[in-house]
Order: sequence, then C-alpha cells, then structure tokens
Amino acid sequence: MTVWDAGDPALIAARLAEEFLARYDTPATCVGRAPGRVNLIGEHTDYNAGLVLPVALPHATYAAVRLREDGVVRIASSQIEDPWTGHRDDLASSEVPGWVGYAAGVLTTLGEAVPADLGIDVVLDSTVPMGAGLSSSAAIECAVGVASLAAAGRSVEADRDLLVAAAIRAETEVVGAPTGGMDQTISVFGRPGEALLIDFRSGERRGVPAEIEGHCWLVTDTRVSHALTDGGYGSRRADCERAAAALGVATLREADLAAVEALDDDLARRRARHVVTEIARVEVAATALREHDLATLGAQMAGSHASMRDDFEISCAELDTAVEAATAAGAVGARMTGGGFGGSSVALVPIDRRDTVIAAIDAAFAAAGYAAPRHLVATPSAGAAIVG
Ligand code: GAF
Repeated sequence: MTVWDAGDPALIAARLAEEFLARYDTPATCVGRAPGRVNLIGEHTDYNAGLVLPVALPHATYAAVRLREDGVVRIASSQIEDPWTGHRDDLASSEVPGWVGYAAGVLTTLGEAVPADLGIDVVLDSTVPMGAGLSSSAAIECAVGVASLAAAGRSVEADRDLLVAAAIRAETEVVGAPTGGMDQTISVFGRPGEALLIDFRSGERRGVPAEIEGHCWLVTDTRVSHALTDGGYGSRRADCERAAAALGVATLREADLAAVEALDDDLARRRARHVVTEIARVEVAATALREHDLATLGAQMAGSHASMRDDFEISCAELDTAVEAATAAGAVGARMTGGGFGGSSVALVPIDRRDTVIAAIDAAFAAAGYAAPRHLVATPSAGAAIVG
C-alpha cells in the first residue's frame, strides 16, 4: 500500500533554497509553489466552453528562481538527472525537452511582467507524481511563473489572471500540448477546503466546499503514464470540433442533446454525447456537493466514468479496474480523472473504509498482473504562492 505524501512546504522550500545556493553559488530571490490538481468531475469539457470542478492538491511543484540580466536560462530539477542550459530565445525549438518548455516557457509568455531580455536560474522539486494525469506540467508552469512574477517585483495577487494566461500559453504555444485551461486555472486559483466550479463560457469561477465530514478524496495513480502530446487528447479535441460543426454550433456547450442523438455519424454522436451529458453532470454534482447529497454525487461520478469509457473512449483497463474495485469496496463514487489514456482515478471514500478501498484496488491490480498503483489523499488545498 503506497500512499504518496505531500511533504512539508516550508521544509521543501528551505531545502530547495539551499540546493539553489550550492548549485549556482548565489542565493535564489524566492521560492514559488504551485499545486497539481484532481478534477472531481467534468472531463474534456473545458475546451468545449463547458464546466469543470477541480480541486488543488496538497502535492505541489516548488521553484527556486533568480532572474538574470543576460537572457541565459539554467534549469535543474531534483526529479530529472540532466540540468539544461540555454538561452530564452531557444525555448520554442523542438530540441528543448518538454519539462524545460514548461518551466522556462512561462518566462517568455508573461509578457511585459518580466522584461523580454531577462534570463533565469531555476531549481525545481515536486511532490506531484509525474505522468499521472494530476497536472504536474501545469504545476511546473505556475510555480516558475509565480516565482518569476515575485522576483520581478510584481504583486502575485494582482497578477493571478495574467499568470493563468501565461501558463496556458507556455503549454500550448511553447510545448505544443493543446490543453484547455482547467489545470492552470485551478493551480493558480485553488483554495483550501474548496473545489472550483469553472465555467469556460462565461469565465466565472465559484468555490464549492469540497471537504465532506467523515470522507476523503482518494486518488489512485494507475502508473499507466499519459502525455497530452501523445495524440489521443488532440484527436478527441478534433472529434469535438467536427461534431460541433456537424451540429452547426460554435462549441458543444451550445449543443442540444436531442440534436446530438439525431447525428448520423456514430463517432461524432458519442463524442458529443459525452461532452453534453458531462456538462450537465458537473452542474448536478456541484449542487450535490454543496448539499452533501452523497448518493447523487456518487451517481454522477459513476455516470461520468461510464461516459468516458464507452462514448469518449479515453479510459483503459487499469482505470476501469481501479474504479470498479473502489466502488465494490465501499467508495461513494469513483471515476477516472484528467485527460485519460492512463493516469489516475478519483474516489470519494468514507475515511473508515479508506485502507480497505486501497487494499481492494491493490489486490485487483495484483490479480490482473498490473504494476502496483500508488495512492494519495487529495485534501483540497491552496493555489500558487510564494513560500520562501
Ligand atoms: C488535461 C487538459 F490539460 C485539461 O485542459 C482538460 O482538458 C483535461 O485534460 C480533461 O478534462 O488535463
């Protein structure tokens, strides 16, 4: 039974500042911290102008930074063996490793907030499992971004919207991952104890209390690694655009379920049905969460998983196993979470059943011959901040 610890932010920040000094022979200006996320419900809805309901994890990426006058970029990470040195003008090149693009790309997308000729020294550390569908990449962008803003003398509070926009552009323009914006928004705007109901049509964000007495949000990393640049994510996005065009609407948010069901093309119909019904499930689930109506919440999570498995086709055998085992062992609800094709599941679990649910998932994985999964408890936590 592996339960992944979030670590103590103050200790991690202090250790990172020491490593920065040892590596670069000069102290970091500050240490930024930005969390990963788990989405409770609302998958592949953000780029369809829909609704999502993520929480920020206690697990986060930490970035010790110092801005430089010469445009040079040096990045090292406790998780990655080879540090990278180059120039900020090189960052868009396809030779640059993805993690460097996430980390330093934000320097170029923050616009005037960080003068265009500056470089940066960075050391990263992270407690967000990588490749687990928990937004380790958005956490890197937002941690470097928040630290760069503070190092440039900007007010982090006033610049939160700017930071989200810069982190999204680092991901879509510098790295080339066609993501929808949920991950960066929750990494910056997460609040302790709350999920964030985000409406990608109006831009509205509303906190929804997400700590339920006697329960916890259990996340299971299947260890089936996923990457948003792999092609599956982009192909689902293209399917949605085609379905919207066939329906004559600008986005699937505008689509009507009856019109969707009448589509001749089976693939377009199933992709659009997932998005339209998923947006409706987010609304019901957010109300159920507010009212502590756990039966309704659990049913929405189950419906969401089935829709992703059967209509959107982004689940995999390991995710289905985790969801089925959690549900059979007493979870209130369970579903895969994130972009799909691997990654993690999330389950709402009575605290007194937590270890039983974990043991049941582990046993189901062992019986199926899958690698042992790892688990974490997603206590809804704060968004990006300066921690040292
Ligand atoms: C990934 C993307 F980055 C998000 O924008 C979102 O589309 C999610 O997959 C699926 O809901 O995390």
